[in-house]
Amino acid sequence: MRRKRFVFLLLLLALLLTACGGKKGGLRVEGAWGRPSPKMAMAGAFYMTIYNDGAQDDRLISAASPACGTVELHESYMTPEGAMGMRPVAGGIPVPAKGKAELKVGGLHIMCIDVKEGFEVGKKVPLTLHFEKGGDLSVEVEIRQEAP
Ligand SMILES: [Cu+2]
Repeated sequence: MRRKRFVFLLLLLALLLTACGGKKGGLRVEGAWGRPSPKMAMAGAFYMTIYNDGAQDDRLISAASPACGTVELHESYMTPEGAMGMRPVAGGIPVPAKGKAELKVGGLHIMCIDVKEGFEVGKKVPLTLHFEKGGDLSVEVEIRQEAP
């Protein structure tokens, strides 16, 4: 009787773990990278492609990293004077079902403000992405000279 209950609990635990994995399994990140920046730099940008293999639309609403004082979601735009500027994205970055969001140079990016330590080539910066429905997803941002 005792043994049966133990086996039942194990099965229940396995089922719960599978359920959690499935929920977050719809979201994945590829090619997360950022350019090197010296210790004195105030900010650095992170780029990546976020895939949503799930059946429901999701949205990247914020992100956090122990390497950054503040993390913001940004978009690049052309100022009326013809210069490149950037600004926070209102309402987050949509990641459509069975689709993707591309964060790349000159477009959407994740801004690491108040860099805590220098980003030299080869460094892996931990970053946690917060999604509206999918919850948290932890990734490593590789510091490199060129896009992967
Ligand atoms: Cu920016």
